[in-house]
Amino acid sequence: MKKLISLVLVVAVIFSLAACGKKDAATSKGDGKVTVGVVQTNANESDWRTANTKSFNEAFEEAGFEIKMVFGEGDHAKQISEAQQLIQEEVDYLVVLGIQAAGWEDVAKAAQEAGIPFIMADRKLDLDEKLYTAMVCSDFEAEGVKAVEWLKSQALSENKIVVLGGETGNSAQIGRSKAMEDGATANGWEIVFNQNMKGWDETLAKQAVADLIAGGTAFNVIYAENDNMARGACAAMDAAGITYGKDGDVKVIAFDANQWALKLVLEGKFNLDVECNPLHGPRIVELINKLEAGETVDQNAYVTEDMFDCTTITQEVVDARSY
Ligand code: GYE
Repeated sequence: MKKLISLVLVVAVIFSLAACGKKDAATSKGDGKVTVGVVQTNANESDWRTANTKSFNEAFEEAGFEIKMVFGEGDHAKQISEAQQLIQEEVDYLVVLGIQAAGWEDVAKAAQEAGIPFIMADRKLDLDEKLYTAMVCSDFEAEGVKAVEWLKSQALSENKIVVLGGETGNSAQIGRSKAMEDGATANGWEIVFNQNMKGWDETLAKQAVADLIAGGTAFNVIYAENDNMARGACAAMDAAGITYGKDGDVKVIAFDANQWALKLVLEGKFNLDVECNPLHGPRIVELINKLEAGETVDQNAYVTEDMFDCTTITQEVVDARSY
């Protein structure tokens, strides 16, 4: 009888260790589902953001992850408090897309102390490499440099540039603005307007360009830090009878390369659209699956991105776009 009891005990210990091992490997809660906290910027920020949020939701559902997505809605402090709340809820992974690049150290340290891998997506944050597990972001300054090199290749007789910056203080706005500011200095170009819009939408951009036109500011280049703002600028130029695009007086440069924007490139309304790919969902799923399997991952991964010129784009390229 004693032998039977000890055998049962041994078997019980083996199963509990196995379960513990599975639980440790899969999730801290042992429900078998990986739970991912996603600290998103703003729900209705831009078409890019809509595609980005959709990508997370679809990819996580397909992967069987539970997603807990929160939105900062333009408020950095709100993002911070929501991130801290997700840590309290003991998510298995924390994915952050910062409205601001700075100010994330305390959250990253809290996640580290809680044993929760901190992952940056979309926008790199100002964090020491010791404070985050991985980053899947775009190199926004490199995107801007592509646009600057393209503009240089146009060899215009003059370059009077309107810079429509995105929401202030995130790596997307900082990188793209820096590229143009440095490019203008290096090439002797004149930036006649350089303001960050309060968001990334076309209404503010349209108003800013309309005000410039009404005030008599001469310009021949629009450098809009996303597609929506570029479309807003075009609406203002339409209203004033100013020609733009392939055969117009004003060159239009945009970022993101949403499919609707690439249709405008094909129509010759946007001269250039620099891709910024929002489909981070599958990339983060792949990263988390590797971490779950105990594999090593690249700490800093930049998304490979293209750019589209109205003189070379084709209908096939536009049709093939997935966002
Ligand atoms: O360019 C803009 C979005 O962070 C790269 O945010 C992203 C930017 C993108 O709202 O459309």
